[in-house]
Amino acid sequence: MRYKIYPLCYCLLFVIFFSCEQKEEEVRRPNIIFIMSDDHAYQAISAYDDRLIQTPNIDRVAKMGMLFTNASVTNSICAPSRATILTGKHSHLNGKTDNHFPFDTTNVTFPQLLQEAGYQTAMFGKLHFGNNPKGFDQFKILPGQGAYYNPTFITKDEGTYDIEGYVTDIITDMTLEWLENERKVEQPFFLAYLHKAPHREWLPAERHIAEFTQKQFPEPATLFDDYSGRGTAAKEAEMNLLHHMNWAGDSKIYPEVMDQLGIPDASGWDKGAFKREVGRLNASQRANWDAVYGPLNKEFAKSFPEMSEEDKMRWRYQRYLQDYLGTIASVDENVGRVLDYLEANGLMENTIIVYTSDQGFYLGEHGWFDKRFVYDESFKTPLLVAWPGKIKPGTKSDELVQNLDFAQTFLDAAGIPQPKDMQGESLMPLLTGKTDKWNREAVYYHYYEYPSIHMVKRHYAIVTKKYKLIHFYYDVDEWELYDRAIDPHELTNVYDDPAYKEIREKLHRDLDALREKYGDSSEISQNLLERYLDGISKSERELVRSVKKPGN
Ligand code: SGN
Ligand code: CA
Repeated sequence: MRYKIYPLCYCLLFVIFFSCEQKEEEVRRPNIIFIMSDDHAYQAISAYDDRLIQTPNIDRVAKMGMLFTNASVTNSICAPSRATILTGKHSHLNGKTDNHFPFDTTNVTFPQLLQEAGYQTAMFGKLHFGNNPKGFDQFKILPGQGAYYNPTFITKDEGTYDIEGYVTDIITDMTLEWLENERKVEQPFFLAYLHKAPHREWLPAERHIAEFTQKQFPEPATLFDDYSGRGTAAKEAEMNLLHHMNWAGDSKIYPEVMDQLGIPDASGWDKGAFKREVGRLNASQRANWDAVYGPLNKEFAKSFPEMSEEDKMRWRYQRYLQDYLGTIASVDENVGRVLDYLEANGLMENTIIVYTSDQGFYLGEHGWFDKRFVYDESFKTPLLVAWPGKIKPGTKSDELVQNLDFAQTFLDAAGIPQPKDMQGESLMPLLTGKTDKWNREAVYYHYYEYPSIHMVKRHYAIVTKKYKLIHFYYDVDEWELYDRAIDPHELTNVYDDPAYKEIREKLHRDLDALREKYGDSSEISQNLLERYLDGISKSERELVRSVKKPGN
């Protein structure tokens, strides 16, 4: 009898030991806070560049951890970037090539895998998918682009409702409320904290408008770019501050002041955009708004008749940055609230904190606003990652990392197997100083949304630390090559320069290999194009008809 008990005891001991091991594992799995804003240019984060604005709270993430100076996106536009982040796949495979069609929810996303593996998951803020997120225990999201003032939220359990206040503050209140009241201490968590700001039409919070409308900002070297030295894509894009920005919707000139000055509603939706956004303010918000923008409009009306085209460009640049950066002031304050909460509640030690944007943005470089191009300001995106105890504080990496890598990074950090069909790479070696395990030399880019708003032509590209080779297609067939080291503003296309013959040929071979590696091809592009043309709205189809393809 004594002998028979022994095996049972061993078994029990083994079970106890094993479950302790599991508990230990459970304790060690990190929490993940993924902070992403919408259209936040790295030029507007002081950890990258302090000429435009101070962002002391966002900078705290870099101080605690790592600043990536060469982080980029695979497709510089909102919903496609988010789809790439969640699926770890390029647009042509996850199907979300542009902002038009809802995200295909049959895709497997990393939050689903985290949830299945025992993570508690929550999302607050802007998703922009046309459907609700899968794999989240809790969510409160903005419909579509969402609104700055008194926004509507779609919630998991409480239906859809409006909340009075400023969007950046509200998204943060929801996030903090969840951390305080819904977070389960026994589970690790994944929290997506997603700002609408600083997306167009750039409405700052009441507390920031007076301060920011007084500021003047340094102009970028290429504000008056004439687009010579490049192909037709840069010339034909409709993102110029002087020619394509809305006067009312963007520059906050009252529609009646436009009428008084004889400024036409050139886009056809300029005044409508103002009414849609500023029209949401309640009486007291509107009074505070008018107290600042009223005098600004009066002053503008007085000086407008005397202004040259150059004066107008300069004025529009300042007006643009005042509002754009004003919205970032609230993002920074609110990121500070979340970091303070983590500190005060002992959550810093075992939490990965990421700050990023869905892409970069033009702040007057090349005379532009918006994004979409593979040129640096929209291709690159801010990326700051903290993980106290794991990432050495105050470090920098200039490796070519992409939004494609987040899914595998988080799964890796959580000890969950990475699905074979994900196309990124875990950033863990870079974060933990094992840089010899990282050997990526080039990244792939593909933009699709054309013909459409801003008229940036379809293009794909290979980018290395030194060069960028781009192919624009659909209604053109043009190649561009930039030498990033000697031409950081990307003003001179050296594709036909004989001095670059060998480099060009090598880049062509590498681009073909990358397209093969990621499973992209002209045939896939053609199928995606047909789907796009089938699915777009009537007005967009008119736009498509007006774009002449070669031979048409
Ligand atoms: C809106 C904006 C555009 C912007 C797209 C896509 N116009 O249409 O300027 O490029 O969204 O932005 S707006 O005046 O209506 O805001 S994205 O971030 O969603 O991709
Ligand atoms: Ca965006």
